[in-house]
Amino acid sequence: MKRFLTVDDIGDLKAALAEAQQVKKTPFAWQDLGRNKTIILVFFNSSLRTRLSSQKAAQNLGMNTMVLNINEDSWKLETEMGVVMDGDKSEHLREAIPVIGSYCDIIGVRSFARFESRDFDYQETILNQFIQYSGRPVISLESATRHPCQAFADLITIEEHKTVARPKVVLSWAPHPKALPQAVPNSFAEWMKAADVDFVITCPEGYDLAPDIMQGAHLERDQRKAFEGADFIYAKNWSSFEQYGKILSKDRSWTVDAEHMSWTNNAKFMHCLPVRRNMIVSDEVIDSPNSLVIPEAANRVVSAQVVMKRMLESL
Ligand code: AN0
Ligand code: CP
Repeated sequence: MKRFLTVDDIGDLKAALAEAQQVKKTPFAWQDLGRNKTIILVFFNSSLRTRLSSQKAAQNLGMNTMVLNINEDSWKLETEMGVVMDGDKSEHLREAIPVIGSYCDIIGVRSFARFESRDFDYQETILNQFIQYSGRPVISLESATRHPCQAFADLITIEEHKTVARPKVVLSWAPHPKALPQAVPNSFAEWMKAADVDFVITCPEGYDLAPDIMQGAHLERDQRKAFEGADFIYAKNWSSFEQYGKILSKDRSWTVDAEHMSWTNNAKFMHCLPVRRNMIVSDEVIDSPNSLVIPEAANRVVSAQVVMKRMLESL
C-alpha cells in the first residue's frame, strides 16, 4: 500500500476487517516488521486520538515515531507555489516535504480544510504535495476532504457491535458553534456505501455533502424518519458544502438526545470525538450503555496498525 486517503486504497473491506480482527487479537505479532523503520507524523492541526493511536500502532509494529507540529515546533511553511516569500513564512513545503521524507520510511499528514477555497481543499492540494514530493508512502491523518483512519475504525466498531447481518446506519448532522470540515462525514459515507449496511444520511437543507458522496446514499431530510429502525446513529457536525464552509443552522432540535434515540431500534451511538456535549449529543445519550464512543476511539489503534502494516509489507 503506497497511500491511504480514500476507501479505494484499502481494497476488499471483508479482507481488511479480517486483518483488523487479527491485529486486534495479536497486536505484537509483527514487531519485526517495523524494526529500524521510522514513521514521521506531521500535524498542521490539533489532535488527541490520531496522534496517540498512530504512535501506539507504530510502536506495536516495532517502528520508531517522530512527530512534527508545523507552526509550533518547525518553521512556518509556505504552501502556495510561485509566491515571493517576503512574509512570515520561512520555508516552503517544496523543500520541507522531501527533507521530511529523507528521514523516514512512512509519512502521516494531518492537514484540515482551510475553507479559503473549495477547489484548493477538494483538490487535496497539501496532501498531494506530500504524495508527490516525499518519495514515501503517505497516510492521511485527516486531509481537507477525508478522514480514512477514522472511517476504517468506525467500520471495525460497527462490525463488532452489529446484531443483524445488514444493520441500518444513520449519519446525522448535528449543531456546532464553529465551522467544521466535511472530511469525517465524507469518509464515513464513502466507507458505509462500500460496506454491507443500509446507509441513510439526514441533514438540514443546505448541508448535503459533495455530489459524488451523496450519490448512492439514501438522503432522508426528516431526522425522525431517518432514525426509525436505526441500529447505529453516527452524529457529526459539518459546515455547508454548497455555501462552502458556512454555518447555515445551529438548530438544537437536531442534537441527539434520549427522545431521538427512542425513535431507533435501540441504536448504538457513535461519534468520532472530540465532541461538544449537549450540542451534538446529550449527556444522557453519550453516557448511556449504548454509547460506543470509547471503543470506537480505541479502534483507531487497530485501523492505523492495519494501514501501517500493509505499508511496511510493501516497502
Ligand atoms: C475536526 C473535524 O470535524 O474535522 C476533527 C474531527 C476528528 N473536529 C474539530 O475540529 C472539532
Ligand atoms: N477523531 C479524531 O481524529 O480525533 P483527534 O482530532 O483528536 O485526532
